[in-house]
This record gives sequence, C-alpha cells and structure tokens, in this order.
Amino acid sequence: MSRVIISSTMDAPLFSVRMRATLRGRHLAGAERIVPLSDVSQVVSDLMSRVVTGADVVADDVSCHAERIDSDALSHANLPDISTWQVSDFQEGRAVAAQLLSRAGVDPDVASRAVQLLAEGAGPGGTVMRGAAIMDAATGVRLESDPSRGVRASRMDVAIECRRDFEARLHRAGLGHRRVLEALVLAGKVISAPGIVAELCWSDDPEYPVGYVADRAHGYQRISELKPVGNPHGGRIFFVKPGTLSIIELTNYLERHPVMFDSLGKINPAARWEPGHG
Ligand code: PML
Repeated sequence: MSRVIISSTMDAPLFSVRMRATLRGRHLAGAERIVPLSDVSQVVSDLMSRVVTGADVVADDVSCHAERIDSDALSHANLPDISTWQVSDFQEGRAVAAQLLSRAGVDPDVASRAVQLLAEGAGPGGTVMRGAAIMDAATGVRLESDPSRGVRASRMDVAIECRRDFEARLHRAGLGHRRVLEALVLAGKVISAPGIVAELCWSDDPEYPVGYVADRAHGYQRISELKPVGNPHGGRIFFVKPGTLSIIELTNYLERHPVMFDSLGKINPAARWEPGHG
C-alpha cells in the first residue's frame, strides 16, 4: 500500500518553495522545501507563518518563491548518520570542532583558523555572512566570489512521504527542534558535493549555541556548545579539496542542483567528548 503512495507522489511534478525574510536588507530568516504541486500552497503558508509567529524581530520584506524542479535532474541521497558530542563549554566545543575538521582532512592549522573566523564573523569587517564561505582545506584561502553573500546551499529536502517518520525518529532521540532536520538536510547536500571535504556550522541565533562538523566518513557530528548564549555570530564554512571542481561548478551544484533525501542515517546517543576520540 505505502509503495503505491510513494510512487504516485514521486511521479507528481515537484516544486522548490523558498522563503526569505529580511529587515532593512539584512537576512533574518530563510527556509525551503521541495514538494509536489498539491502541497505548495500549504507549504507557502507554513513557511510564511514562521515569520509571523517566529522571532521577536519583525521582518519588513518577506518573499516566497515556488519554482518547478526538473525531475530528470533530481538526485536521491541518504542523510548522514548523526552523533552528538557533549562538551563543557564553547571553548572546548571549538577545540573539538577543529579536531573533527582535521580528522576529516582539513589541515589542522586551517581548521583552527576557520573556527576563529566564524567566531569573529566571516563577512567583511567581521559581519555575519548571508551564505557560506568556501575555503581551501589545505591552504585556508577563501574561494567564494562574493565574501559578504557567500554561497547558499539550496534546493534540497526530505521526500514528503518520509518527513513524518524522520521527524518522529528525531523527536524520540531528543532532536525534535526543527533546526536539526533543516541543518541535517543542508549538511547532507553539502557533503554530497564533489570536492567537499567537510562543513563547519553554528547558528547566528544568539539563543542557539549548538553547531556541527559534517563530513562523508563521520556524518553529521553535533557539538553541544560552539558559542556562548547571547552571541550573535555564526555561519557556515565549506572546505574543499582544491582542483576537483571549479568554484563556479561547485557553487552551481550547491545552489541549484536539486537533492531529495529518502533515508535517515543512524542516530547515535549523545556522548561526552573525550580526548583521543579524534
Ligand atoms: C542542530 O543539530 O542542533 C542544528 C545545529 C545548526 C543550526 C544552524 C542554524 O539553524 O542556523
């Protein structure tokens, strides 16, 4: 029975629905989904209602855009395994992040500098970037063409028939916050990109100190604290192995190539980080 539903949903035309909210030109919130046409209006309404009911800061410009996806171009992929490292404070969290990055193949010195860069604000003059920085994993050279906009990973989602099950499994594991699934899906797409070695991320939401390092071999590795609560700095850095893809091709893949996830990886219980794990 469920097979019939899955195949009929998969055959329906799919739309990428993307919401973005700004205040005086500054990015406030964004979210996106890939859904069949029949779900577009509900998803538009869900995404728009986040802006109304969400933060204490009210946006002055909100746009929601729906665009048909070319189903022949759609890739299917598996979400990475999830682990959570409990650390005592953000300083330890940042040291763990640097170790996880170097375990993934980022030069150790580049890894430490990258953590510091995100802590200080990777945009011009220490501002928070709108998208992600792209960094050469061996040299630390910044490669994105616009250092204030960066690159925005986009056009990825969980297959609609899997969403409820994934949300329920994450909820049972204590990972029901919507940021977890959203970040997991984004990281899943980023580490599927040719030439990507790892991703480092923590939120610019002052109330959300959790962040992660993701790489293909070790999955989505959450770190319980990467900044003190109240700190508005955050962002993403994508580390690349030089010479795999041109930055134009990589950016095009990350921003435009649609990826749908139809399986959730293993969810490991949270564990304390002990020296030697790396
Ligand atoms: C989590 O796994 O708890 C999400 C961490 C990163 C959140 C990034 C963001 O929402 O901006």
